[in-house]
Amino acid sequence: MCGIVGAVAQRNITPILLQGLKRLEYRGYDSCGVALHVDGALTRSRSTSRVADLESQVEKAGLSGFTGIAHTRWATHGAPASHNAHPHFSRERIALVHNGIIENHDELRAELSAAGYVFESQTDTEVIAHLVDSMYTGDLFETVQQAVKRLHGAYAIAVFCRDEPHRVVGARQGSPLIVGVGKGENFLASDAMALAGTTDQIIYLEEGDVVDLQLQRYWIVDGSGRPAEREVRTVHAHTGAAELGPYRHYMQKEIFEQPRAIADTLEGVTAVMPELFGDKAYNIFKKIDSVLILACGTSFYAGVTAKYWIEAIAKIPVNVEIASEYRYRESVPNPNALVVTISQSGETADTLAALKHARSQDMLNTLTICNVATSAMVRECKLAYITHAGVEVGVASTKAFTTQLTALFLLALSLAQVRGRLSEEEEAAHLKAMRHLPAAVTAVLALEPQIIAWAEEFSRKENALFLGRGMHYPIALEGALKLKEISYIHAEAYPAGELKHGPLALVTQEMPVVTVAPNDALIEKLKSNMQEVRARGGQLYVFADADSRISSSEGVHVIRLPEHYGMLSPILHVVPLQMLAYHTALARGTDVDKPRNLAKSVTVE
Ligand code: HGA
Repeated sequence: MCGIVGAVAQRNITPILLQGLKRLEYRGYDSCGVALHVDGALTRSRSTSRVADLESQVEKAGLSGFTGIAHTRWATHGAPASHNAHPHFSRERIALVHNGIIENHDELRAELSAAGYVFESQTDTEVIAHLVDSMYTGDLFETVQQAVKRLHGAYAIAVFCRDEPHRVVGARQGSPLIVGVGKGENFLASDAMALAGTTDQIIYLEEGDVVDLQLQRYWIVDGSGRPAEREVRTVHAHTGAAELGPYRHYMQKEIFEQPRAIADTLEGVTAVMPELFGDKAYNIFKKIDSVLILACGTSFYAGVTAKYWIEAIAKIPVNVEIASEYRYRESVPNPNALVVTISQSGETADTLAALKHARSQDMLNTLTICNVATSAMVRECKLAYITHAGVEVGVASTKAFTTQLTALFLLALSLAQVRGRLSEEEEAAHLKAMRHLPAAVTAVLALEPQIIAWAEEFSRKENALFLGRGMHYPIALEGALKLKEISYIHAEAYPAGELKHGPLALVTQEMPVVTVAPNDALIEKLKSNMQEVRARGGQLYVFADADSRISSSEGVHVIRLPEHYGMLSPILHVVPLQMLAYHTALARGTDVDKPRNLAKSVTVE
């Protein structure tokens, strides 16, 4: 989603701003822009195309400057159009970029319009620019501190003023913003990766912070205006995205990186122990009586899979909640629960807010499963397991999901161990199976040619059903989500036993029904559900295990996974579903890595 970069320096910062935006492109955006202080005036360039297009506009116009801000926008208020792209100006004096949503924008807009401000965009962001201008005292830092008090909602902002050429002010509440400390120059950005190669001295601003950046100094105050000391950390942010190599899309590359990503996530794990999750894990795991998992999207499905594992292995009751629902509903808080948040980026706005909501209700035993060690989520939880998926560029999550599952399985084992429910033999067997996962996933990836043949048929459909049972039900959900995200085919997933309670009405010859059919205790039940589909003419596409007795027949297409993998089977079974979605999207010619309307890091509510 939106990305912010800002700089105050004694050299031309245009390349730093544009490079920063390129590094933030992976978050997803629909327009972009840059504003610079040039010869005592504000100058800007905006584009509804890629950052590369903005770059050529900037080059053509010969734009350069020492102070400026830049932005990638994922529209929430107002269409993705040039006049809505940031930076927004007020009276040619204030330039501002924003990530987040201002909830009282209507009220402020009315007030500012009455005061004579003319709005050029439909965004909530322009309201902040005019608000800052209307309150401007001659000191931008002071003004922003006062102005943000009028905002309700979430924001990270970067702002500069025509009349104070060597100053950029930033503020955050509910959206990420970091400071990059340089020598005689200072920076702002949405994450450290945007500044890789420029500075590795990073400050993570806290909620409510306002920061004043000048050439030789920076100064931070907290939400109540008191000077705030914030740690400067050395962050070796990798520039991430890397080369596509032999792959056509990042999603395909990331699917094929899964054996490596899982191996990296397990690196150093020689035994099951709570300390894998942090020093305090043993004491926390010992005292909790339940688990509450909070997540969104694909991470939510990882959480649902974990519920099956934790309840079966550790015998601890687990609730899994969609973060955006949990944060607003009246739930019954349990201070003895372990609150587990799952987020690839660690910046997912809804999940962060759900975590805060849980903490505000005295639920202080917090753990996160996250792919970014420096993220807000990791900083705000007592315990953490960092997955080592590496940077995930494709909007449709793949390797982040399987590495989350890997970490969650370890969590199930660790909880079981602390409660005396894991014998040494069981521990050894599980660890052996986990170590074999990279090889097992590699074998599944070899199924790609067979899946391409199915994808051709799927590409001509507009609907699909996915079925699974038990711990493969969330895998069916994830398979359906992948297909709809990138191929735009309407797909729904059901626990197979639910078919007869409604969705069977949808089944005709036109309906492909993908069935996740591992050789587990539910296989015979699942076969009956498949018969129900066949009896109505539905076409079954079954992912079975090697030793399964399910075989191809009229209307029943079968691809066999190389081996049955017991409790870890969900990690294998999701891989062909990812490939099916990818190749179906490819056949339909969609923008696989940047599907319409979606963004990677969902940093707004
Ligand atoms: N609400 C602003 C910014 C949106 C945003 O943060 N997206 O990630 C807008 O619509 O321009």
